[in-house]
Amino acid sequence: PSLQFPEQLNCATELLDRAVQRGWGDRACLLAPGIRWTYRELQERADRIAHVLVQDMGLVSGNRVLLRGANHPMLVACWFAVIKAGGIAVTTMPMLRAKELSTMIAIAEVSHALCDATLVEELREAQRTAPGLRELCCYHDAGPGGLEAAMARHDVPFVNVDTAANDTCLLAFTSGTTGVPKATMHFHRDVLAICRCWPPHVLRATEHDVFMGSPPLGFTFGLGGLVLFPMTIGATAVLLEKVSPPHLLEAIREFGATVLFTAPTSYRAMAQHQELLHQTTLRKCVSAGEALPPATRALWRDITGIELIDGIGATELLHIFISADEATARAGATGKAVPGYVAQVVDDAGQPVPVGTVGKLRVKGPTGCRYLRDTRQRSYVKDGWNYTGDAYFLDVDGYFHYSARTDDIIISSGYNIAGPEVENVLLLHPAVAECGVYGVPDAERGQIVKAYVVLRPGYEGNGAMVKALQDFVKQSVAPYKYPRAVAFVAQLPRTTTGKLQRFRLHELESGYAP
Ligand code: 3UK
Repeated sequence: PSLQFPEQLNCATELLDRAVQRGWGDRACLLAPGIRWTYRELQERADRIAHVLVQDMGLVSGNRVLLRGANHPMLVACWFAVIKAGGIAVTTMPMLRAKELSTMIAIAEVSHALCDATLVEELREAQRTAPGLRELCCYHDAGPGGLEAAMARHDVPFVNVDTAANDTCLLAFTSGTTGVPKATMHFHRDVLAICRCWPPHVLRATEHDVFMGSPPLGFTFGLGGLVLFPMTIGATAVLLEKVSPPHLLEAIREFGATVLFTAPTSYRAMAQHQELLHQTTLRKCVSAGEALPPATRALWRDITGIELIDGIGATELLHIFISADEATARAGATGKAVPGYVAQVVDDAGQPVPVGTVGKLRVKGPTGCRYLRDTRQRSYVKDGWNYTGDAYFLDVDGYFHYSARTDDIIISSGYNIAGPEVENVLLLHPAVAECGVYGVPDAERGQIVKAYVVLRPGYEGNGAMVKALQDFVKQSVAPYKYPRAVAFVAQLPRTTTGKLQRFRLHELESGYAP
């Protein structure tokens, strides 16, 4: 891909204004229940909001603007407005509470915020302990102080700030499991670079496609898949506030979605509704956020005839850097480095390991990790390589196979065991709907493998089931990997981005409130 960019560059100009200039103005850009905005309508709204930011809220370039709301066309208009005005968009997840928001406001030095009125309570509370946030305006607010009223007073086009390609335009927080959240900085050119790597080489969608999915726009998986990538090609995206599997399925049919972005757990849940799935117009389905078990790939293929496009991405790298399209997909493998990126599996000394040996994944490409004032930068980036924290191995054909998060490798009686490998086996058992495998402390073995299992309806979690699952694992992989402990649970702790929170699995039975 061509990854050369001029020195001066504003990604909002390239993605939004350029789309209208190219003659896509009247095409459907963003849909939502009851809403249909063309590219021109999105541009007009973004321009009005940019005027509000600059003229009414005193924004100057470099100011950080927190964006808070469920996926909705207005949130996208706000995102573009901030970037047009030379500001830095600080995207957040809607479910965050005041305490988390105030930490983020402090870390990112947020001065302005645009917020969905229905979610403003927590932000106002955060503001009390984070006074750096001076200017707050709400959309979906019919009152005189709301964003809509302010927008109505500005009706001339906005002249975008002439930013440098290497100016930061986005601060995205990692979905950090523990500890202080990390903000990752991304430049205007990074936003355009990801649009030139994975989408044209792996996804290969067309202007006729209708994109849809569950990831929030505060998660870069969602920002790319539901906004940046469809807009690069003049396609349409549907933004949904409710994205639980039944809602998603319903919306896929209602809007005629053709390209879907969601996590493995959501594919498994949707697969329980075979009849509904048979009536969809889906043609491309992307899985990311956590490893795709071979059982899930097969299940989805059997029901829909569609081979899932798996891809590993990271907030630090902005989007997907290892993936495989439908034709080259291989069960159990994530794929190969996306054009533009280089990936390796190395040992602790940074030497590539032999085929089949598990090592650390490291990646290089047009995007990369820049933590905002955080000492953890040193451990993520070394010698220009990004160490994602994932353990991988390569097969003879150069495919990358996910093993586990490096921190999550279970060490039991001296054996290294990757929890996801055991999960992959358990998911092949007809009784298992969801499962998480984790190492729990054990006096004799150091750690033992423990499986937390959600059973499908009609199965009972008793001693016989424990034995059956243990035998099932022993038959498929080296017996030392079998779960010595099995707990049956109603559901697993997951982030709203679909990631299993392994560190919280043990809380399920220690009596902690989940
Ligand atoms: C894990 C995967 C195996 C992996 C993301 C697509 O997930 C995204 O970003 P996060 O910062 O997490 C990054 C970590 O998640 N992971 C993600 N996808 C896969 N593991 N197979 C996969 N397909 O541990 C990685 O280091 O939340 C995903 C696009 C943008 C993203 N930000």
